[in-house]
Order: sequence, then structure tokens, then C-alpha cells
Amino acid sequence: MKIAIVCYPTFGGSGVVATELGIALANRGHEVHFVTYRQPVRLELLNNNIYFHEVHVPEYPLFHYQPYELALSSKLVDTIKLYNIDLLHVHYAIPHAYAGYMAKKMLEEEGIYVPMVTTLHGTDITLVGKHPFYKPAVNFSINQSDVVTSVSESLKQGTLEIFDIKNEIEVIPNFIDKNKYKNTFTDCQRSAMAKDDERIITHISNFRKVKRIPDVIKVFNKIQERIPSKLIMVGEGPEKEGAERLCEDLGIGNKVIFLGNSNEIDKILCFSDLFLLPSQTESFGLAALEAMINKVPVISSNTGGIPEVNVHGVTGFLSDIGNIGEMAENAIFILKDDETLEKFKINAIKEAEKFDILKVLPLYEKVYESAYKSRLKNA
Ligand code: GMT
Repeated sequence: MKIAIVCYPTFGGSGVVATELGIALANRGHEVHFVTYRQPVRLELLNNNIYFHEVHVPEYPLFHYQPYELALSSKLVDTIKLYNIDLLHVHYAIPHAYAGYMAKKMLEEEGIYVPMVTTLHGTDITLVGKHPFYKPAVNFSINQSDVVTSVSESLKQGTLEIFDIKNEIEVIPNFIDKNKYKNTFTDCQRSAMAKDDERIITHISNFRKVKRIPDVIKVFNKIQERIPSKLIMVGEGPEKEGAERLCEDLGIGNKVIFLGNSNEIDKILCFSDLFLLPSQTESFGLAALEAMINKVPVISSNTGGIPEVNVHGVTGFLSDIGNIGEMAENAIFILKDDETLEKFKINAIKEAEKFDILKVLPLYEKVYESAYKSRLKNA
């Protein structure tokens, strides 16, 4: 099948999922066309089955806001026609589902029918999408999609509560490629980060408010009072500066390493003992799953779709949002001796393997088939 994928190309769960999905589909013989404003960060290699089409938005001084949706839908029309695309898969409702719908309509004028699958990722619903300024357009474009998928049961329920959705929402969980992580690095360069007797705790995110970065630091602060440890903070975002200041204020600046954005997440997780994800909301928590497949247990909040990934008392622990004391106690419980830590590590990888791409990819292919059938009906 020839599939056009629209996503955000930046660091962030939805872009990562879209990119990894596209790569996996291409490996299965599909022809995949990414249409976005920059080459997605995890799309390092283009091959025979993978194409990238850049959306350009010319700067025009008259416009206060440059019309990205317009440029995207025009690019979609051109790409779909030029490459005879069978199906459009948009990740993140805003503005992709809206632009996709416009492209569909323009193509229909020319007698071309292309079904659209929309995948909801979380913030497009729970944070941004429900804002009254966007809600009618998001509601409309979800209802106009031929198939709608959501990355967790929790996000599906949230979407049904917030919007007036007329079509079915199919839950297809996020995934990881377990083979990609099989080559556990023998030289993790752990010694570059911490002393032998120190535990390594990691947080990876885009440092937005929703990630509750101060909670990460405060939980770590309590852990390090009882267990020699280092905290590695990976990512960039608006909360980073405040986090650096908080570390200095708490006198733990020398125990916290800020690495910025990284394409070597698996290397960092390879030497991590524990992952912290105390988010305010999280439709799924792909970062937690990536930690788990690298044998890293997770201390998280119990919000949104996280409980569908991190199993309380098995792969880590879940606490109410902001319950820093409990999160720290649970972390100390896991880290206190090698035997307990090893048990949680093994549980983490076992659970993560349930989300292997080989199990999830066929679910997307099935969805594509049913959407494609609707194309035949409408053609
Ligand atoms: O919150 C982020 O880190 C970025 C955001 C995004 O849109 O890329 O992530 C969302 O989608 C991910 C992939 O499906 C999910 O794993 C994240 O839980 C979700 N973030 C939120 O719901 C806050």
C-alpha cells in the first residue's frame, strides 16, 4: 500500500510513534511518504520505500500567522496525486486532521478518493484540543476521519467525554521494536556518569509543564538523601532552566546531569536503574515504555494511560499526581538492594515486550485495510 504519513517531526512521542511506524511499514514492503515541515528526528535513513516531502511555508510580512495548514493540505494534494497514494495517516489531530480533511475534499473535486486515518496522541485532546478556540475544528475533523485510533483506552474515554464523537475510536497502543533493543550495549559508559556504588535515575521528556519537572527533582532529592545516586535529565523545553535553578537551590547541582536532546536514548537507558515520570497527564507514556524495554523500572504518576503501561508493584510503582513522598519511598524500595532492583528490571522488560511492534503493526494494517475498503466504496 502507498501511505502518506503526517506528523510532527520534532522530539516528542507522537512524532516518534509516527516515524517508527512508517519505518516498520516500509520494512514490510509498503511505500511510505512522510509529509511534514522537517525530516523527522528518528528518520535517519531514507530508503527505497521511504520518502520525505517537506512542507514549505513562505514568510509573507502581511500575515501575523503563516498559514501552515494551507501549505500542508496543498502539499498533501500534490503528493497524493504525484505518487498515487492509497491512504493518508495523520498523527495528532491539530492541525493535521483538519489539513488532511481539506486535502481529501480538494482531491474529491478531481474524482480522487483517499481515506484518512487519524491517530489521537493525547495533548491534541486533553490539553490543546479541548480549548474552546480549537474544539469545534478538532471535533469536526475527528468525525470526518474514516478511521480514528487512540493510543490508549484512557485517551479513548477522555476523547468521548470531551468531544461529541460520532465514529468508533479504535485503541491501538504505542509500541517498541524489541529487536532494536536486543543488542544491549556491553560498554554502557556507566562510569562516565556515576561512581560504581551510585544508582542512576533518569528522566526523559520535552520539559513542558505537564511533565512536572520540579517533582522529578524533588523525588530525586529525597532518594539521594538515602541512596547514593545521580539523576540524568534528558531533553529540552521551557521548564529546564527552572529545574537547573531548583537543583542549585537544593544543593544537588553536582548530582544532576542535564544532557539536552539526544538521539541516543537507548544508550542512556542502558545504564539507568530507574525512570521517573510524575506527569500531570500522559495519554500513554511512551518514554516509560522505552525505559521498560531497556530493563528500567518506572516510578510514575497514575494518570491517563500510564497504568496501561507501568504495572503497579510489578514494573515499578504508581502514585497520585504530586505525591512526591510516596514516589521517593517507592523508588528507594526498588533501589535499596540489587536483588529487588533486578526483579523489577526483569518484570519491566517482560511487560514491555507485550508492546512489541510485531504485535501492534498488524493492528494498523487491519485498520488501513478497512479504511481502504471505504475508498473502494466511495470511488
Ligand atoms: O507529551 C509529550 O511528550 C509529547 C506528546 C506528543 O504529542 O508527541 O506525547 C503524547 O503522545 C505520546 C505518543 O503517543 C504519548 O506517549 C504521550 O503520553 C502523550 N503525551 C501526553 O499525553 C501529555
